[in-house]
Amino acid sequence: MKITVLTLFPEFFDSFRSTSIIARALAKQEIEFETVDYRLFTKDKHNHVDDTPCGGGAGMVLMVQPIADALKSVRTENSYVVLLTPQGTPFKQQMAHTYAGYDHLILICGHYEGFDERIRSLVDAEVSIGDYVLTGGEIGAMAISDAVFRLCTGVIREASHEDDSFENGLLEYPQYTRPIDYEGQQVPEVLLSGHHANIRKWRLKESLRKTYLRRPELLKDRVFTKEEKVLFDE
Ligand code: 6GU
Repeated sequence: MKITVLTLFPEFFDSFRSTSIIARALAKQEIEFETVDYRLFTKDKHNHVDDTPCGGGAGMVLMVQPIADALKSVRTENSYVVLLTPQGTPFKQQMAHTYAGYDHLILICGHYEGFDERIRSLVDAEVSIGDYVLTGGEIGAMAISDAVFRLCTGVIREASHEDDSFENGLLEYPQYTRPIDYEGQQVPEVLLSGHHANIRKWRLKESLRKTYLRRPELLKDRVFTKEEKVLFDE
């Protein structure tokens, strides 16, 4: 799985590619990550990527040509092209799974006040990472790359995914490690019991409780199993 990010700020991604789990997976060649600076594709001598809006008004607008040419230089028939914008479809865990199945994902980061509308006709999808406005798409591209890469084989242990928040439509259950008593706060006894069935039940119940308290909208359309219904009603 390869991700290419088109950006005016490739250095934004330096710590992403050189740190922790992503750095290790890149070194093992489990995944590939590249950035392409679309300023290198400008045709005017001052390397401008933006211009004043047609019809007037404040701010600058990203030009279509540098992005179109940068895209042409990296796109293949196996590429899926996503434009990062606050107007896009909200990014969800299910989309991370879909993207992790692709050979090549291209993420285009906008910047400045906006971009030429014709850029939209070059892409397969527009995606947002939440209802707030960022100065550019870079943080979104990094968030999506991280969420997608961690689902790729060999990046993290397979079983680590299954209990993730959102994977089963619920928030993750509480986790503990030593010490058993930290300044009077105890690890729940069931987790020390070695009784696997009871531990599984406790975790499911705590997941349901946490989801109900913090994100009740996630439960709105949920089809509860019999066991979940019993635990939820308790
Ligand atoms: Cl992907 N880009 C920008 N500029 N702002 C955002 C966003 C993306 N997602 C939420 N806000």
